[in-house]
This record gives sequence, structure tokens and C-alpha cells, in this order.
Amino acid sequence: MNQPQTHASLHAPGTTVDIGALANALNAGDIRTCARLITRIERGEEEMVPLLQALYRRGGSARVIGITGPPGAGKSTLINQLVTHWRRKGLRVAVLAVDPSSPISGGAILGDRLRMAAHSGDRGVYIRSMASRGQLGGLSKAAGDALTVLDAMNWDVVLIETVGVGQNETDIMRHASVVLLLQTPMGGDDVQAAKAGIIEIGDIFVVNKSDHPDADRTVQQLQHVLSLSRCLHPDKAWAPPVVKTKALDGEGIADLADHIDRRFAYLADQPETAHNELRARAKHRVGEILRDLLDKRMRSDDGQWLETLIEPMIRRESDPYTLAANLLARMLA
Ligand SMILES: Nc1nc2c(ncn2[C@@H]2O[C@H](COP(=O)(O)OP(=O)(O)OP(=O)(O)O)[C@@H](O)[C@H]2O)c(=O)[nH]1
Ligand SMILES: [Mg+2]
Repeated sequence: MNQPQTHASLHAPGTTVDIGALANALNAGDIRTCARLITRIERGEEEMVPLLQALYRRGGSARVIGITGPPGAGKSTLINQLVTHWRRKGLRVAVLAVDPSSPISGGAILGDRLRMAAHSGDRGVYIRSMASRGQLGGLSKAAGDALTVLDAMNWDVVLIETVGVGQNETDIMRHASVVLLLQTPMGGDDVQAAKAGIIEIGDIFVVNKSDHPDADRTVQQLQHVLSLSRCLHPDKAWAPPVVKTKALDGEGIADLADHIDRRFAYLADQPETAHNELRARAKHRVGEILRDLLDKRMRSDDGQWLETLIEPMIRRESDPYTLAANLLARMLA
């Protein structure tokens, strides 16, 4: 399908709303509409697709910044400070906190709400949590959909937080233009990001809790590991900086915000690099939507299309590897 449906109806319980009206409401900054749509995205409602198609085509202007790091590293506290920093400059900021470990319904993860309570009542700030609802694989796709909705609201900055311990958050971070990898001072010689196997996703490294006595040592270890693994970053010409912060009282936040601006300025100066990053994100996005569609198709009751194909496999005249490869080849033909 080349054209998105522009006037398909969305059936929320008891209501019918058209895409144009929803898009206009988002564009006008209607936070209730945004919150409702993200809840429906979280539920995986198919009816959202026509709207997402339309919104995606109009979007692309928000600066999406990803923040990840180990549990308790201070991500939410740091985000709170960054929001304060940007609000002082008059920027409008949205925060999407994605929690892969929690099945609790989105909208209010208590801790984040408390830490960011300073911004409640500020119409220039929107803070939203998303939880897994038991569908780990689909969470990154759902987060991407939520970002499409947020993008339609013309926020100057959209921050996406997720706890960084492995593959799932790595996927979620791929929606962001600039990724901050938070680390905390540790007694040992380990570098958390290296241990978690996610060092290559960091555009900027942040050692938070700089009030901790081991902070400087952690910075040095990180710089050392980064100098050894420089080639890991997809942009070979970029040396990820290491910034020290104390999110508790905002120390180092202005410096961090400068580094973020510098990365965006660098990308603006390097259209080829920026385009390569857009391509990588676009491919990833298609991939996760495709996997989601395929997964739903495989689980659906109308799986009749597979029934006849699997007969030779059941008779052991074929095998699941051949069958899957053939299906893929047919799909890509
Ligand atoms: N000493 C010190 N504590 C900090 C600093 N920044 C955050 N904390 C504390 O660290 C704890 C965790 O902070 P959060 O901001 O919730 O960390 P998080 O990374 O968002 O945590 P999760 O989302 O649960 O993974 C809180 O008790 C914060 O007050 C800091 O710079 N120094
Ligand atoms: Mg948090």
C-alpha cells in the first residue's frame, strides 16, 4: 500500500475518531489524546496502524535522545535535571520511560513520577512510562510507535529512558538519534557497558554519582576502554566523550547538555553520517514491524496458509529450515 488511509475511523470504546482530528489534536499539543493513544499502542491495538502511518509521514523533526544504563544508575534523576535545564531555555520536552522488566500498565511508574514531580503542572513537559505487558519482543516496536505519536506533538526534545542490561534496551535505544550511556562508579575494574556488551551504542558516556569516591577512577577506566574499542562505534570519526555528573544536585548537567548539542551539530555537519544513521534506524524500524506482523500471523487462528506447506515436513520429506528459508525467499522475491 503506497498511501496511508487518511480518513479511516478508529474505534475506541464508544467513540469514533478520525485520523485528521487525532493528528490535529496532537499537533495542537493535546496531552490527553497523546496519553490515550500511547495506552492503545501499549495494548497493541491494530486500529492504531492507519494513524501511525499518517503520523510517521509527517514526523521526523523531534530530537530523540536515548538514555540507558544499569538499574539505579540515576537515569531518571538525570533526566529530571536535563528537563529543568532545557525548560530554562524555553524548550518543550517529552520523556518516555520504558521499563522492560515491569508488567505494570504504563502511565504511572511511581518512582519516576516522584523523581520527576517537579515538572508536574508544566505544560511544556510530558512524562510517560511504558511497561512490557509481558511482551518483551514487542516493547521496542511499541516504544517506536509511541515515539511516532510524540513526534507529532512537536516537542523540541524527546527523551527515552530504558534500563540497560542487554539486548532489549539496545533495541529500544536504536530509536534515538543520540544515545547517552550512563555508568556509575564501581569499586572493581569492570566497565559496566563493556560487560553488558552494549558499549558500541553510546554516543556520549556519562559517569553519574560523581560524589562517589571512585568516580574519577571509573572515568579513567571508561576512557581507557573507549580508546581501545574506538572502532566499535559505527561512526569511526566520532570519539564518544565521557562526562561526569552528579544528577542529585545538577552538577555537570550543563556540560552534558553541551555535549548533546555538539553531537547534534556534528551530525548536522556530516550529512552522510547522519543519513547512514537514519538508514540504520529505518531498517531497524521496518524489521521490528515486520517481525511483529509475522509473529501475529504465525499465532493467528487463520494460519491455514501454513497448513499445506507443513505437510511434507510432517512426513519428513522436508524440514523446518528449508520451509522457513523458502517462505523468506518468497517474501523477499
Ligand atoms: N549519590 C548520588 N546518588 C544519586 C545520584 N543520582 C541519582 N542518585 C540516586 O540513585 C538512586 C536511583 O536513581 P534513579 O534516578 O531512580 O535511577 P534510574 O537509573 O532511573 O533507576 P531505574 O529506572 O530503576 O533503573 C536514587 O536514590 C537517586 O537519588 C548522584 O549523582 N549521586
Ligand atoms: Mg528510572
